[in-house]
Amino acid sequence: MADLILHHYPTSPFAEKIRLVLGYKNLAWKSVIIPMIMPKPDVVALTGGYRKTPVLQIGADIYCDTALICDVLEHLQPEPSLYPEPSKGMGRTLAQWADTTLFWTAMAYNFQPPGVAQVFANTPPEAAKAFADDRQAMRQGMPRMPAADSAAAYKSYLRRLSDMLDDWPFLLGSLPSIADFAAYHPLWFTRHRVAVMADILHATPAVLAWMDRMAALGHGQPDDFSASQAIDLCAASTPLALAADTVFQDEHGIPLGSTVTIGAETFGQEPTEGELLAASRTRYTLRRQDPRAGVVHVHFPRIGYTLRAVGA
Ligand SMILES: N[C@@H](CCC(=O)N[C@@H](CS)C(=O)NCC(=O)O)C(=O)O
Repeated sequence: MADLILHHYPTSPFAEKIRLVLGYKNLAWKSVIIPMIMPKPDVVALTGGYRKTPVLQIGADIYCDTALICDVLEHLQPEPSLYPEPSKGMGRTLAQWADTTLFWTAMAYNFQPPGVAQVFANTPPEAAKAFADDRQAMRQGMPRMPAADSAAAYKSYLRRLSDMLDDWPFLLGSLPSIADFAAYHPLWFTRHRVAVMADILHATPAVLAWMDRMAALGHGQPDDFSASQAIDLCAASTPLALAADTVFQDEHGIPLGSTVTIGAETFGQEPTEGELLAASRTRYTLRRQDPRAGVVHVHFPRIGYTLRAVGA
């Protein structure tokens, strides 16, 4: 298997989702630690604009968004599966809820004053301000949930998760599925990054026991790698050929070969510009040339991302 290179930082919840998937699939991977805030010149050399965390690199192919990264890892290492039957559709749907509604509710709860004080306890005030300004800019007007509302909603969501664990060790059955990895990471942040806020988890001991089972999956075998090594490896690699049977699913009236941008629908919409190489049922592929990284194929999921023709 080609080297899997994860660009991430230790405190990122979405990165923890992927680190645990790598553990569940018992994979070896290279770990590149990236900055938590902009500027991220080494990340952008690879992605062309996308700045969110994490990003998976395989040679000169860059995969953005954890939903897509999970699909790629499943393809490379099908067992154990993230999408066990018969609850595959339910798993993906529950994961989408967890990565959005549950995540934002947990973050509104986590980042109340005691949580913020804990996260930035050993950080100079300028760094805390730079983080707050960076995330504020990423929101671009996205509404912020009031703390009291988030506490009540978070408690309800934890009870729902607990109900799902009445008869099974994992949310949808006897084995973990994509739903478990997606629901785990916002709670992991509460438990480990803002422990001062973690009392909320104690009303649902079944959730805590499930979190212990998830943590026991581990992180696979990470190996340190530097950003410049990753960029050099990209420059020395050729992007993978697209599958010959990739069907062009055109819903925008934008022909393949057009110069386009792709950006997230919400939060961190920095677009990537390139040539539209493929638009399959589930993902987009852009080709771009970078002075440092060479020719790169950047892949995005269709769900949650907006495709636009440049100059249209
Ligand atoms: N839908 C994205 C969400 C990723 C995301 O929001 N990650 C957070 C970190 S957990 C982020 O990018 N924060 C800003 C940053 O790291 O620059 C995914 O599934 O990968």
